[in-house]
Amino acid sequence: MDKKKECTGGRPSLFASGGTKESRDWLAGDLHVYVEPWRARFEWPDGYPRRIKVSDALLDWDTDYPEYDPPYYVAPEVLENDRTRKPGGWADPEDIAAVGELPKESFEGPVRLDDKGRPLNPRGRSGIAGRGLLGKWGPNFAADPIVTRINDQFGDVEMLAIQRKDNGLWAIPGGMVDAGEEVSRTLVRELTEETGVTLDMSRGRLVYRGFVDDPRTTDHAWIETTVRHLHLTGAEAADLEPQAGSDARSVYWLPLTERSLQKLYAGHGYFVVSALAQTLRDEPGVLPEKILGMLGSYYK
Ligand code: RP5
Repeated sequence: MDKKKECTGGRPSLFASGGTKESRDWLAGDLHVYVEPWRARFEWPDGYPRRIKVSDALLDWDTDYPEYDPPYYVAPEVLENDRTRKPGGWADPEDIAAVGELPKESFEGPVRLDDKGRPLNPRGRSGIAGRGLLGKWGPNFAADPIVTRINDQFGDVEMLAIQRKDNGLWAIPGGMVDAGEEVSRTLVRELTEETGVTLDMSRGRLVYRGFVDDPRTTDHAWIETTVRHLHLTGAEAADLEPQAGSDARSVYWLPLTERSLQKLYAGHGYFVVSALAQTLRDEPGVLPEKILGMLGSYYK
C-alpha cells in the first residue's frame, strides 16, 4: 500500500473519510508509517522567517531549482549554546568546518551534503536554510515513549499525553537524546521528566524510527525519533500519579479519537496509530475492537 499521500491543500488527514467496516483484513498489511513532510514544509514556529513554498515537483534535491533561495535562520539560543564555546552547550558550532564528525548515516539512510558540506534534509527542500531552533547540523535524534491504558469506565484507549509549554499542543512526552546517551535511557528519562512517571520502556514495542514532521525542520537540520509503545494493564495504570514537569505544561490521560490523534504535535498521531495497529495485530484482546474502524480508516 503506497502511504505517500499528495500534499494538496490543507494539512493531510490521518484518516480516510467515512471510516471502514470493522474488518481486520488491513491488519495483515504493512502497519508501519511513512512520514510525509507537511508541517515541516508549511508550518514554522514563532521567530522563524516565512518559509518559501516549494511545490511537490521541486521538493527533491535532485531536481534542478536554480532560483531556490530560502531565508537563512539560526535561533539566538542555538548560537548561545555552541558546545565549542559554552561548557555544557547542546548545539553544534555555526561553522560547519568546526563540527568535526558529521553523521554519515541516519535512520533515513546515508546523509547527503550540499556543496558547502551541510547535511541535506532527507525529505527534500523545506523552504528555510540554516538550523532554526535545532542544535545539530543534520539529524537531531529524539525519543518518544507512548504509554497507553484502557479507561475502566468508558472502555476508551487513552495515552499519557503532555501539553507542550512552547506551543500548547498535546504530544507524546518525548525529547532529544543527550550527548552520549543511549536512546533506551532517553525514553525513560523524558517520560519521567515530563510526566513524573517512571516505567521500563524496554518492555514496550519498537514502533517507528525515522523522520518527524516537526515544524522546526529546515533544509539542514531535522528530527529523527525512536518510538516505543508500552500498553499498561488497569492495575499498572492505577498505581501511577502523573505530574507535569520540565517542558510539559500539563499531563493527561488523553482519550484517543480521530480528532485528538489528528491534533497531536508534529504528526505524533501517525506513531500512535501504528502503535495501536501493531498491538491489535500481535496481541488480540488487549485493545477494544471498537478502535478497529478508526485505525482501519488510516490504512485504507
Ligand atoms: C518532536 O519533538 C519529537 O517527536 C519529540 O517528541 C520532540 C523533541 O523535541 P523537544 O520536545 O525536546 O523540543 O519532533
